Amino acid sequence: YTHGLEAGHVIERIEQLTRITLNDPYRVLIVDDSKAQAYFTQSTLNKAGIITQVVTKPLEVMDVLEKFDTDLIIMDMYMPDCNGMELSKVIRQQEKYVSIPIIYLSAEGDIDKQLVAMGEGGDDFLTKPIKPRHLIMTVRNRGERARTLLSRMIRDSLTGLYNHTYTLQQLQTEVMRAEEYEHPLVFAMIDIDKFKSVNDTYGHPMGDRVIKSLALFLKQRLRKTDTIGRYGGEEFAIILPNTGQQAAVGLLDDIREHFSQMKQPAHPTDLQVTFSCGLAMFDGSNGEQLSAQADKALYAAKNGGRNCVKV
Ligand code: GH3
Ligand code: MG
Ligand code: MG
Ligand code: MG
Repeated sequence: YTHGLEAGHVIERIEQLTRITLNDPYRVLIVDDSKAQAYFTQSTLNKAGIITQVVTKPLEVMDVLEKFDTDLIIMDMYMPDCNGMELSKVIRQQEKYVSIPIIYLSAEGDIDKQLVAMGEGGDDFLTKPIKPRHLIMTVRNRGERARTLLSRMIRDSLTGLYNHTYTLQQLQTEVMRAEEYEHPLVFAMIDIDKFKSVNDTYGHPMGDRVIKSLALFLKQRLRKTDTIGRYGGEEFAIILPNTGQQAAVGLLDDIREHFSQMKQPAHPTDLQVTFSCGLAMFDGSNGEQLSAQADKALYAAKNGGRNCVKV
């Protein structure tokens, strides 16, 4: 059984997978009470391959932000109900939206008013009418920097997986979603077995390579909507939304089995590595209780002889 996971290949693939998110088209939320203005901005950006979502009712922005994965916001200044500055302030109050660039696009030519607007969480002020090239360049520049920074904040540099902090944050989000939509949810923890001896026998760089190869394998086997995090050194956490306990056990046990059979290229002989996994099913508990439960199950898997999945 071969997974095509040669040493260099693993590293290359991880770099590739990390880069894909950086190269995905930018996603821009356009907030403007004037439909004509909004659609003009939209068509300019769409022609440049940028994905857009228009909101003409400012009070709907927070709802749309929840659903539309936004890289950048283009914000009108003057709107009924709620102006651009007030709206920016509200958006910035949410931790998860702190790093989204907000670019004002308005006919307001008074520099004092522009500066006040930027003081309320705006990053830039563009005036209408704007040349399409100028708008596109601004979106690309701001979008790229924001994405790179965000990716460094939430990802683990060795594997490209989400880091501990982000994984826990995502668990809170998924718990809320599961509650709201009454979906099942599973949280799983994985820990490589006897990893110390891998390091001791084959060296630390080989240990790192095993961690990367498991990270890659998990990425290949799980869905895009699942969250995979590097929880600690040789520990991983997985959030499986909309997945029942039986399906999760079946899937994780299959992954465990296949991983345990993979040959990790090493000198003088190839090596085989196993992991243990503990999982917990969401039952109205909070994220902390869920992760404590998964941790307990992992402990049971270790005590039960390792290389197994326990609930
Ligand atoms: P167990 O089956 O009980 O989990 O045994 P173990 O040896 O895996 O247990 P333990 O958690 O005590 O050891 C984990 C080791 O993983 C200790 C540490 O040296 C190593 N380690 C942690 N992070 C890294 C890393 O980033 N790279 C490498 N190569 N090793 C790491
Ligand atoms: Mg307006
Ligand atoms: Mg450990
Ligand atoms: Mg271990």
